[in-house]
Amino acid sequence: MMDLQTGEFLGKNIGHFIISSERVAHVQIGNNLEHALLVLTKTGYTAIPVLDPAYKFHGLISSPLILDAIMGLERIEFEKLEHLVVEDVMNRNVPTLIVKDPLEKGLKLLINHPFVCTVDEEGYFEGILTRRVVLKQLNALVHQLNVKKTD
Ligand code: 2BA
Repeated sequence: MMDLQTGEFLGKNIGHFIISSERVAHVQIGNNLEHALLVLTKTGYTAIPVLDPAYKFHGLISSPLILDAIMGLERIEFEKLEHLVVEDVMNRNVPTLIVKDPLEKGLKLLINHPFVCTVDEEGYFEGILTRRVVLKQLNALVHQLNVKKTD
């Protein structure tokens, strides 16, 4: 059984907890905003990773960023969706993790980010660490602690 106090849980590699790349919805830097909005809407996610054709990680695209990019002074300029590409509006300023990082580092980042992308040493996308997965594991640990206390 893992222990919170010994640091066994927080010291575990991020790699144990990530959702692997093949199960993560993403768009490519050259896709137009219409395609990105379609993927975001169909998957139901607010934000997803942006990759290049070689699977290198470049940033995140989200519905608010897309809406902001097509917001005109008097109306929403939907025709821009077809002409602007993801690369023009994505957020490049996001933290990343590598699979060997300890969970403790991921936990700190998840305070301000709903998920964090994981890359290898060369920047190739490996997967994502989400709040849901980490909270689920923490919840199981807290439950075990409570059971031990009442034994
Ligand atoms: P959001 O899309 O804002 O989703 C917030 C939370 O809502 C998710 O938390 C999850 O609990 C739930 N949720 C939203 N859409 C869902 C769906 N289609 N199926 C199941 N649950 C859904 P987390 O699971 O902790 O995810 C945090 C963020 O990570 C998500 O924020 C999303 O931006 C991203 N994400 C999670 N899984 C992803 C995946 N497979 N592909 C791409 N992005 C993913």
